[in-house]
Amino acid sequence: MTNEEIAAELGQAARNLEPIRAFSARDEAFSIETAYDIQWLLVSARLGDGEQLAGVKIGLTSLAKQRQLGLDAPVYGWLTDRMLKRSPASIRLVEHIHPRVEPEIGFVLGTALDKPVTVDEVLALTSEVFCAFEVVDSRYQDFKFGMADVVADNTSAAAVVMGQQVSTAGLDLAAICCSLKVNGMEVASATGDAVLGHPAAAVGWVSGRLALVGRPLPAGSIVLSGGLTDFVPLTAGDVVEAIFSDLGSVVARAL
Ligand code: OOG
Ligand code: MG
Repeated sequence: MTNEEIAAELGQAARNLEPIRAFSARDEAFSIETAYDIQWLLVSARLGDGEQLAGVKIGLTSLAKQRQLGLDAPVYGWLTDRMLKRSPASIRLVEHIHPRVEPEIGFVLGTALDKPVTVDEVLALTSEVFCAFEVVDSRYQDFKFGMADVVADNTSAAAVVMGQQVSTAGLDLAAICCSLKVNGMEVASATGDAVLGHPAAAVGWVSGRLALVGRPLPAGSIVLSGGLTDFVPLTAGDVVEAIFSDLGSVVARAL
């Protein structure tokens, strides 16, 4: 299959809400490099439809997420303005295939991210941070995919529910605690260091990747650092809440 054919099949799966078979199961040689080219084709199509780039999301940055999906290295995908919602938000299940939510720490860039940067430099160029739910909705059947598959699928990105933005002054992002509750019951908890030892390390990682492909992020972009805990599937009527020390909380209701 050509890159264009793979992108078209993924785009159609997302539009029709019909999950497809992983491409790695059809072609063993399907590579991560090719997958990032396909991802950009898909994102370009969205931009052609009038969406605006809002930033990037980084995934597979915590052991919880890596174990859950059986994959072992970070990946990134693109966020557009149409994916962003404010907390508290409703997630309409009929608009998704099999959505799951995961709590994350997000960054707002005060200046452009246009070169590889260290953790300290990430913190210096961050204007604010926020807690969030990422809604992931794999376009593959049963959420089963390899590394290249998930990259081609824009790393399952579907939506982001954003909490209040807060200043980073005096915050230790590695020590922030997150409690994930479904219908009032805690189902998981983690601290910020679950993400590569420090959430800013994920931003540092992606800065190197974006520099390699020559796609800088302008000031004001957002960067999601990756799920802190396992994701949870959504069933109609569920109220999911993530409560963070220092960052407030984020709420999503499944309709
Ligand atoms: C893949 C994307 C991983 C994260 O935060 O780890 C991700 C998926 O969960 O389907 O977004
Ligand atoms: Mg995520």
